[in-house]
Amino acid sequence: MNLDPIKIRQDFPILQQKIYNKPLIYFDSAASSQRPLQVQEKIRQIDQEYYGNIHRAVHYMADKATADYETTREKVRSLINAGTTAEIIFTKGTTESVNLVAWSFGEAFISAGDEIIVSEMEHHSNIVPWQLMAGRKGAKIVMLPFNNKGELELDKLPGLISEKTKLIAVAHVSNVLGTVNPVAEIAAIAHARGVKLFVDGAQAIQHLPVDVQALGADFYAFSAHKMYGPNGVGVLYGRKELLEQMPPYQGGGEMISEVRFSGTTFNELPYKFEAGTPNITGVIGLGAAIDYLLEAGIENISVHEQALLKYATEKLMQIPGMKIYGESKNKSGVISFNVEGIHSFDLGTMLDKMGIAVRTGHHCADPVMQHFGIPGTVRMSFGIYNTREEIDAFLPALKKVISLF
Ligand code: 7TS
Repeated sequence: MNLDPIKIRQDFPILQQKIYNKPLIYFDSAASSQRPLQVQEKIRQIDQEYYGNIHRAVHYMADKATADYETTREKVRSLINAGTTAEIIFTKGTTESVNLVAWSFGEAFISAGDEIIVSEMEHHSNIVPWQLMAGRKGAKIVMLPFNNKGELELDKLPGLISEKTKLIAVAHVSNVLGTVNPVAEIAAIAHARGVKLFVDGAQAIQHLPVDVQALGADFYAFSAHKMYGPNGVGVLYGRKELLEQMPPYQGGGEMISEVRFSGTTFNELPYKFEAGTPNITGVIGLGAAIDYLLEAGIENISVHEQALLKYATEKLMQIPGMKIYGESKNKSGVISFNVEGIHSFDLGTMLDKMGIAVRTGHHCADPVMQHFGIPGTVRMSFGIYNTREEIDAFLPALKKVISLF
């Protein structure tokens, strides 16, 4: 079954508007995707029919909210093929998931002199929390580089691992280069040396099938707002055996078993890591977003976006002065580029005036910019609702902007 973008687009009224009197072309789903009516309807239902706090009340609405919240945990488990719902922790998003692991794994397993390997293509969210932890613990960050095509230099990885290495942190898909990293291969190298693997799946979960067990990820993180769900909610998957050994990240309600002034015992997984009232509406909205993804079919989404990527790349390469960053064979629907002599910000600003939403700048991945010696790029990123016709409209707009400089 093929994806029908015409039908899909009916679920996204926000895309049917004009911006500056031009039909909106939304090529910024890597920053945040739009939400379909089905997700909006679920949130409306909660707000109008059964909002209540979860896990604590005896009344109907709170019970129903609790059931939906926990059903979503099962939906996430099934989506990523985790072994048990005890391994699914709801967070604010990818960034909080990384911070949780960096802090708590750090407390449990990192001593002075230990090393963490972080790839050169990471989003700041998968660099800075490790640096903070390393600073606290007296550990060291070691960089795994990528080549000029935007592929990790995996042949260098075994040499970077020492007896002090405790963890490797890597993106499943790069938000700038689009590279789909060979996570299973990295996991095999890591595990053969007793090293754990943290995978940032923020740019993967909405584009390709993810099986955390097949990938060999010890931890896997993603955000709902990049997968057609609400903002302010995300997921951390962690292997139970590791999570059990890690201390709670925050203290408060729901994460305790018993509290005495002489000492507190903690709740079982996953509640040990969910202190306080969580984003109830957001989590249930994420459940609706997962239903939406599964209904469309993740394989179908992948095929659709790959076709857009190929088509747009071929057309862009015909433009004089065009430089595309990220030429991996295995790439997701993200194209970062610059046009010779024009600043990315100027290009983005002019495109906006033509109704086209792209992102410009360093994309919170400064080391990638430093690798290429550039201040930024223009990035177009595709989602389930983008079409070949939008690319056909984008190209003359881009050419027009270029001609103005
Ligand atoms: N990791 C990757 C690979 C990302 O692309 C992003 C956000 C994050 C982590 C952080 O996610 P958050 O939901 O916690 O904010 N990336 C982008 C982007 O590319 N443009 O805007 C945000």
